[in-house]
Formats: sequence, C-alpha cells, structure tokens
Amino acid sequence: MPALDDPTATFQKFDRDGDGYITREEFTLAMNALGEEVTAAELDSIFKVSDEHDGDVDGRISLAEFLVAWNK
Ligand SMILES: [Ca+2]
Ligand SMILES: [Ca+2]
Repeated sequence: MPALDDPTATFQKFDRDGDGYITREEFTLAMNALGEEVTAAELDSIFKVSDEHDGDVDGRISLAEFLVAWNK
C-alpha cells in the first residue's frame, strides 16, 4: 500500500460512486490510477483478508474494513 497520510480520504478516493463500499472494480481502477497493477490473485487475497473483518463477507470493503487493512 502507498504510504498516504489519511486513510479515510484515500478510501473516499477509491470509492468512486460514494456508496460507502469499495468494490473489486473500484479498487482496481484506483490502483491503476496510482500506477499500480493489480492481479486477480492479489485482489482475491486483499478482499479475502479485508472483507472478513466486519463479518459480512459481502465482497465489498467498507471504511471500517479498509482501516483495519490499512493499519496492518
Ligand atoms: Ca463504491
Ligand atoms: Ca465487507
């Protein structure tokens, strides 16, 4: 992850449609915008680890899940 100061602001940038969740598509677009390539396997592992933190495992990353992943 890039070392940015404000994870909440970063989350809001990743969440393009502003619905409060980052989808795999949004995550990929955001990383590409940062000049990072993300493979399907990387997405799988990021979403598997992050998505389980709030127990919903809905295939999307909420702000709370994002903050946990960020602070690892
Ligand atoms: Ca979204
Ligand atoms: Ca989730």
